[in-house]
Amino acid sequence: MNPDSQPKNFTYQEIIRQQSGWEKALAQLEMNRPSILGALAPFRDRVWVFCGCGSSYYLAQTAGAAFEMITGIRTRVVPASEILMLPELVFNPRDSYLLISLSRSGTTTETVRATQKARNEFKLPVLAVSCNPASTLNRESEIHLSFPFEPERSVVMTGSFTTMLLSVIYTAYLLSPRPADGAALMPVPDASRKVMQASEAMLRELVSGPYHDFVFLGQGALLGIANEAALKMQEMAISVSQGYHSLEYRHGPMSTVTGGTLLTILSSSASAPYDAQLVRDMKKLGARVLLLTGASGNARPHGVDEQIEIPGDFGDMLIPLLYMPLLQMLAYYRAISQKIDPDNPKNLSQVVELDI
Ligand code: F1P
Repeated sequence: MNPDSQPKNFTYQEIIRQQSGWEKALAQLEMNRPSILGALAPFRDRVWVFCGCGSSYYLAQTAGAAFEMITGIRTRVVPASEILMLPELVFNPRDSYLLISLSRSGTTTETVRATQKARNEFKLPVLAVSCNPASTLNRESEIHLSFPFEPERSVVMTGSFTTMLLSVIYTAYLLSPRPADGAALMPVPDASRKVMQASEAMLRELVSGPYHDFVFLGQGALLGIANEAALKMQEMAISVSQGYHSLEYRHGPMSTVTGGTLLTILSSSASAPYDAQLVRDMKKLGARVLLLTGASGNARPHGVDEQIEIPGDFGDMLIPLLYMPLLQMLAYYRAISQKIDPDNPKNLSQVVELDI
C-alpha cells in the first residue's frame, strides 16, 4: 500500500513497522551475545518456566515451545497468576528452575508479583524479557534480555509480541546443542515485509466478508500464535474467536462451525500430513478456510479458499515470527471492516494493574 493511502491510526503503523524493530533488536542482541551466553549457560540443566499475562502468556506458550525444540532444555509455560496462587504446583521441589517473565510494560501486577514470589520465597533466578528496560520487572530480575524498542501507543500488543519472541528464539540458538549464532534470523525481517506487502490486499478483502466467528488452529509453537491471533481478533475487532491445537478442534469445538466461520490453519512441517484432511472436514461443515504455510512448493490442499505461502523454507522454529504480523493485520482489517477503532479497544487498558 503506498504511504499516502496508509491508514493513519497507530495500531496499523505499529504492525507495519515491526520488522524494522526486529532488525534493531537483532543488532543489539548480537552485540550482547557473549554476556547473554555467559549469564544463561549456567542454567542449562534447570527447567525454564515461561510466564506472562494476556498476549504475553500466549507469547510464553510460543516462546517456550520454540525454545525447547531448539535447545532441548526442559520448559514449562504458565500464566503468571498460577505462580501467584499455586507456586508449589509450578515449582516442584524435585526440580530446579529458572523463571522467564515476559511483559511488554514490565509493570503488569501478576507478572511482577510472580517474579517477586519466585525470587523471594523460592530463591529462584529470574530472566526478564520486557520492552521497557526501566520497568519494575527488570528491577526485580537479575538477568534481562534487552533491546531497543519504540514504545507502542496501542493497547493491543503487536511488534512488542514479535520482538520479545525474536529475542527468546535468538537466545535459544545461542544455547542450542549444535552451537549456532543468530544468523538464521537475519533474513526474517525482509521475508516478513515481502509477504506482508504481497498479502495485505487479500487479507483486507477476505476478512471483510460476512463472518460471525473466527477460529485459529496450530500445533507446537503455533498453538501460542493461534491463541494470540484469537485474542487480537477479540481485542481489536470485538469478535468471537478461538484458538486450539489443530486436531483438537474436531473433538467438540467444531460443533459451532457454520458458513459464517473463517477458519485459519497455521501449518508447519509437523502438522502438514494432517492438514489436507482437516481442510476437507471443515469445508464439509461450511467453513471458509485460510491456510498459512511455511513450506514453499507444496500443492494447495483441496478446498482451501485462500493460502499464504511464506517463501524461503524458514522451518517450524521461525514461521511463528512470520505468521504473527499477518494475523495481526487480519484482525486489524476486521476491525476496520466493522467500523471499530482498533486504537481504542473496548474495556481494555494498556496495562492491568491490580490492588493485590
Ligand atoms: C499484558 C496485557 C496485554 C493486553 C493488554 C493488557 O501486558 O495483558 O497482553 O493486550 O494490553 O496487558 P504486558 O504484561 O505484556 O505489559
